[in-house]
Amino acid sequence: MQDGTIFAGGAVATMGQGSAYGLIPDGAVVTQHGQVLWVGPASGVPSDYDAFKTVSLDGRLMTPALIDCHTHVVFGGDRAREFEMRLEGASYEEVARAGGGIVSTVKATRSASLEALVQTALPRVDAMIAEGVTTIEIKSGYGLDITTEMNMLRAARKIATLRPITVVTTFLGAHATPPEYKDHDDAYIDDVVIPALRAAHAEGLVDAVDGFCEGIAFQPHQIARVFEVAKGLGLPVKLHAEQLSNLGGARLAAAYGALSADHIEYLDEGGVIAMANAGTVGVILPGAFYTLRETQQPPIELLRAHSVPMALATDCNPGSSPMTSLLLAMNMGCTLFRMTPEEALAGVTRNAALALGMHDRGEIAAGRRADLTIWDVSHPAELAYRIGFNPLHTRLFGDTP
Ligand code: DI6
Ligand code: FE
Repeated sequence: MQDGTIFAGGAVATMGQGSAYGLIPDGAVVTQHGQVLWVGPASGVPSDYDAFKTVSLDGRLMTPALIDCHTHVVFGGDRAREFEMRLEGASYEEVARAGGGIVSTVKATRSASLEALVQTALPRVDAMIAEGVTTIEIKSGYGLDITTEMNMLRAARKIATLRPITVVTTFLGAHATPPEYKDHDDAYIDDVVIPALRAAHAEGLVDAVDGFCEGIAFQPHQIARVFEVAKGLGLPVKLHAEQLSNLGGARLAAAYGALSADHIEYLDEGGVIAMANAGTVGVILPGAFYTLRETQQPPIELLRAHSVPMALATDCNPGSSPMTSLLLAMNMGCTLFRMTPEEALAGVTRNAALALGMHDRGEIAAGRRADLTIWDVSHPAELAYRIGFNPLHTRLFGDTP
């Protein structure tokens, strides 16, 4: 019983429900063997833990560590030249014809080795770690052939062995139709998406299945075919839905009991209600909204009114959200969409865990993982308030620094 730790001497935002931030002004958190044993007011620490060492928070704030529940951090190349072209006035089509757009990332990803995919993703992952992130989701979707989709997922798994972080993988074969299947979306799904999903699942590479349901990507009936295979394999689903238009993607996702529907700028109340009934989390991605200069805002008030849990994520990808800062995503969620700072913090902790189907993290509570962050702030609203400032003091991954 000697090797446990008592953190005390500051505020603890447990993110448990019931009070704002689950805040305990003078709190204590007891951890041992990577787990939280006890949390409560410092005055009430049970005497069972008298032999544990005490670490002072020195007036700092402890929160659950952050979770980025929607990323595409594994990819080849970059799209900085495309950024220049778009600022010079080029349209998305002109960029695509000049060899840019998603196809250029697919080309660069296909030509990268597994090792190169890992090495180029690591600096992005390290930027997330530097802001207190201990769990990230990583999607495939830039290979669009069986070999490369699997390589992307292998790279994601490899990252978890190289850094103190939990990686959750998502198969996103239905992200776009590759050039060799242009105008043959259904054949692409039959020849590539479904066989790649089965092969990746057989290799233990898939934790969940995603798709892009959009006019420029796949129709609901095509996504449904992929979801049927996921269901047969016992894999949870999620969906890029209602990002640029409303095709009823969120409703489709909810019908499959989806973990989350993501983007959802064009989501209507019927879709919100379907999500509420299915327990589907709404993942808000302000980085893509900002980068694409979108003007349609996600229906935050409807999500709130129907008690749909809201998560926030970076959507880190080379095209529509070249962003690695989850703290910035929190700020954008507040300033662009009027989420509250408490909703923003819940969105990268408790509700991000829900969006990944994880119940062992996201809140500071007895029995949960000791994935914890200590911040040089005095009030939790400061985390969403600042822009481009990282107040992280300590990050604990299963209670190891
Ligand atoms: N939605 C997006 O915004 C990105 N993917 C998606 O499903 C765009 C991906 C890219 O342009 O590389
Ligand atoms: Fe995305």
